[in-house]
Amino acid sequence: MYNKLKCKEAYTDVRVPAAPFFVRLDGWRFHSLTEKLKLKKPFDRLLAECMIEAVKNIFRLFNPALAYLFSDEISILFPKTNLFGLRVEKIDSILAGFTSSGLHKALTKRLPDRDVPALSLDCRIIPMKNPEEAVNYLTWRQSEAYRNCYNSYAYQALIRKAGLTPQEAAQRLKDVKLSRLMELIKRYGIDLNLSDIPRWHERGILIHWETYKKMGYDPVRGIYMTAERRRLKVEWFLPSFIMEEGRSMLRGLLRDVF
Ligand SMILES: Nc1nc2c(ncn2[C@@H]2O[C@H](COP(=O)(O)OP(=O)(O)O)[C@@H](O)[C@H]2O)c(=O)[nH]1
Ligand SMILES: [Mg+2]
Repeated sequence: MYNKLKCKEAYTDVRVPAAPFFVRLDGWRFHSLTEKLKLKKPFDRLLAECMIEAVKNIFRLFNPALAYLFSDEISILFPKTNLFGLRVEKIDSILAGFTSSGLHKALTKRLPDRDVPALSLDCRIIPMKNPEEAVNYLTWRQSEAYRNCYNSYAYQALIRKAGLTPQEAAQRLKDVKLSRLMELIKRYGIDLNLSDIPRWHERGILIHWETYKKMGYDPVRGIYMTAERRRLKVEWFLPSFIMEEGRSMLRGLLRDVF
C-alpha cells in the first residue's frame, strides 16, 4: 500500500538535463509587499541591499558562479555541479526557501520598527548550453531591467505629475515601447534628468567571485607569504550587456564555468 503512495510522488525524478544552469527567482506579489513596507518608489536601495544579502547567503551555501538581479528578480548561475542530484523539485524549493528566508531576515534587521510580513519568491530553472547562451540570457534579463526601470519612472511621473490614478497609469503604460516611456518621463518631468538615473536602476546588479592576494603568516614555515583568496564582488555600476564592454566582461566571468 505504501509503495503505491510512493509512486504518486510523480515528480521526484524530474531532473535538469545537465549543468550549468540558471535559476531565476521572482518575488511573489512584491508590489504589495513593498507598499506594506513603505519602501521608496520607484527604487529603494534598501531592498536591493537586502536582496544582495540573501544572494550572498546562497553563494556561501551552494557556491554558484555569478548572480544578476534587478527589481524583485534574481538569476543565479550554477556551474557544472551535481547539486541535489539535479532534481528539479529539490533545487527549486530549497533555493526559493533560502532566498525567501534570507530576504526576510535582512529586511527585518534593516527595518526593526516594521513588522515584515512572510514573503516568498518563486523559482525556475533555465539550462545553459554554452557561454554565448549565458551571455544572451543575461542580456535578455538586463533588457527587462531597462524596461522595468523606465516603466517604473513613467508610472510614478503619471501619478505624481500628471495626476492619474494608479489604475489609469498602469492602463496608459500597457504595451508601451521603451522610447515612448522615455518621452513620457521627459514630458512629465521627474525631478532628475534621464542621464541622472542611477546605473543600477537601469542596468541591474551583478555579483561574482574575484580573486585577490593576501599577505599572511605561515606559522609552520615561520614566514610571511602571499596567498590567493577569493571574495564576492558586487557590481553596482554595470556596462550594457549589448555593448562589447559588457559582453567581454561577461565572457571573462564565464570562462571557467562551462
Ligand atoms: N517601492 C518599491 N517597489 C519595488 C522596488 N523593486 C520592486 N518593487 C515592486 O515589486 C514589483 C515587482 O514586479 P512584478 O514581479 O512584476 O510584480 P509582483 O507580481 O507584485 O511581484 C514592482 O512592480 C514594484 O511594485 C523598489 O525598489 N521599491
Ligand atoms: Mg514579482
